[in-house]
Amino acid sequence: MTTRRFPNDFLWGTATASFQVEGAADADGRGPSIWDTFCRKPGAVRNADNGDIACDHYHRVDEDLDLVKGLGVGSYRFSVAWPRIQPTGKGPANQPGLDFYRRLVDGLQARDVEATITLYHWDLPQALQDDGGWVVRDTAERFAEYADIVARAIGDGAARWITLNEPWCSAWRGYEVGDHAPGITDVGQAAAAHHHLLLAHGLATEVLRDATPEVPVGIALNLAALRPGTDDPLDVAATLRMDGNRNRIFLDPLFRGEYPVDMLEHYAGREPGFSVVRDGDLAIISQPLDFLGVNYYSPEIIVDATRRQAAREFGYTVPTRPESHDLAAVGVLSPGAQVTQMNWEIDASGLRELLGRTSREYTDIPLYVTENGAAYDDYVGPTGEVRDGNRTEYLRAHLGAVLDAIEDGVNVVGFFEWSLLDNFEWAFGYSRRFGLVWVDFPTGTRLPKQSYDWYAETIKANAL
Ligand code: IFM
Repeated sequence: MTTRRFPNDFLWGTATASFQVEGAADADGRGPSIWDTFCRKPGAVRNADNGDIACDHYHRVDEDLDLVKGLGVGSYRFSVAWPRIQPTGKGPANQPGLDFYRRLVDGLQARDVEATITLYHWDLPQALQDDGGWVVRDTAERFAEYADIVARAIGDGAARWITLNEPWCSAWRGYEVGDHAPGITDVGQAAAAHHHLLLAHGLATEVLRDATPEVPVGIALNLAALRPGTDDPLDVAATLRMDGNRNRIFLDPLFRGEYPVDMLEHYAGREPGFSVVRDGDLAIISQPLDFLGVNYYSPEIIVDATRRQAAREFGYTVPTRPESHDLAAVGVLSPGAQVTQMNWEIDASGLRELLGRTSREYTDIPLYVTENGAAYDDYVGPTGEVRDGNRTEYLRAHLGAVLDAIEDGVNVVGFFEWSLLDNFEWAFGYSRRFGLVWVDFPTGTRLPKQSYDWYAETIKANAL
């Protein structure tokens, strides 16, 4: 096999998010977040799991930073928990919360690892949700204040800022599908939340540039590599609707300063919906970014909702997972698809496709793969090891797709593996393991899996 090298300055990383790993839910003045509330809603999260302890990263941060260092990555991507900084989402900073992140960025600096800091990875302070959450404009303005506090407190330790992680999940899963916090099922609210999240991104970008002018700013989107299940016009049209909601409804405002007309038409009359857009908002949202983060796990194969049976006849598996009913589009699995523990189809070509399309149609700014990885049903074997060759193969294929994209001329400059640790996988609780490091949840003990060693060797070689 020939060796394929990455560019010399390619940035290697690994990632986590506050609610998924920190635990210490009541420590040092942290306020409740919408996910603390959602976890307590009967039936919302598998096994009624919650984030009270999670990986106890809050208390084990030095041990975890040693694991980061052991990988040889250039950067660690983590998120700041807004409710640790402002327990009710507004007002003065909670100093012990800032102290934790100071310790984190100093710990990274001491280990010569850059901090890639996400400001929002879904843990909205519950008090802001009580006032309307992302459906109201005020939340976007509060977010800018919070960004300013964080930037002034730890900005000297930041190598890059990511304003929001996967705002699609916050808006559409949180307010339309309802399988994520705050668990609302209302399309009009989802559309308004969508706009206010993008506005929050824009307002925070201004604030971050002012507080830390030298630190690059970007956003991480879970764009979708979509394919129609068949060439039936209904499936093609359903895929176009999904493309509107998953891709163009973000990329058009961010890079062209406008919402796609088909999506504005689709959501017209859903209140409050896009009627919340005010003059000047799109200029704030579309100010130039320094980089774009793309999170990718799986391609999505789409059929029209009326064609479930037809899809079965074509050999597709039609999962029974929550869908956007409003778009009348259903994600299916290809005949014989290989899947991860999430039941997500494995096909790395979607990553190459997505990076290529983003760069061809929207922007030539640097792209980072800000998340990619796989959940598998790992276990500690009789030799005391976690042999996760499936994860290694998944990563190898997707890193190959990154190299393909680079060879295609796409400006991909880094890759953050998701995730450093097994952690709280949202509505799946602790039942899905994405980590390079096994976490024994009852004791908190960490055990690097074989994929950890493989990733470290790949980084060291800077090659596949
Ligand atoms: O664990 C999540 C992460 O929080 C956001 N992106 C997808 C991951 C896997 O589902």
